[in-house]
Amino acid sequence: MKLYGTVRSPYVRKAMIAAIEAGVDDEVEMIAPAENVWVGDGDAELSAANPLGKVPVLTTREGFSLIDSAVICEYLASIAPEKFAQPADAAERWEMANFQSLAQGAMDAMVAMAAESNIRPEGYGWPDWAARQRVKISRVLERFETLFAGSPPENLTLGLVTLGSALGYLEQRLGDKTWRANCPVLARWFDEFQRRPSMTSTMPAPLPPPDQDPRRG
Ligand SMILES: N[C@@H](CCC(=O)N[C@@H](CS)C(=O)NCC(=O)O)C(=O)O
Repeated sequence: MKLYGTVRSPYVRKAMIAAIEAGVDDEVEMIAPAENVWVGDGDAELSAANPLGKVPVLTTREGFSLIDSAVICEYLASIAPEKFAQPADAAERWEMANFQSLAQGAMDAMVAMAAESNIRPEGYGWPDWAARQRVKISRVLERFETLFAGSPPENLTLGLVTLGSALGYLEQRLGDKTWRANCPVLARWFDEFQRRPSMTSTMPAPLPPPDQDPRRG
């Protein structure tokens, strides 16, 4: 299988974490885009595989291409369903799906914040927009704090994989650990989750200085 992107993207990292948790990472070759992924059409191979020009893209075992990290994770989990919680109850399954959407939405807001400070040309930034994204992130994390208050879920789900990758991006890429003060239960869960080999082995390298870094994102 081929996975386009690098673990600097929280979406790609999430897909790679899912591959490791599914036990199929040795089948996955990561392919870094040749150009700046924020201008996705700069990479011909990537834009042929995904007209949206976004990573991740997965070429599956069967040889077809999948786009969007949620779909890619579903595919990877379908190879090893026993590794991920599958509630029999329909209501619980929808709750689980909603959990994943919330974590993914927080990730989207984080990437939008990073774009504000790193992608937009000088003078084109909109600090209020970034602040609005930060409010969304806080609200989602507080929702998870409430959901975890009894006890964090014990069994692995794609929602937790998404949340782990999102929190990693918030702390490493945006350098923001302030959320921990309001969300101590979530912070403890994350500290524990970060110790999983799927997290330690996908930790992105520290960012190079901005002037030496064509691939912000
Ligand atoms: N919903 C997509 C989002 C993927 C995404 O936005 N990836 C970013 C990298 S962090 C990207 O490739 N951006 C390039 C662009 O928007 O042109 C997913 O979950 O995979």
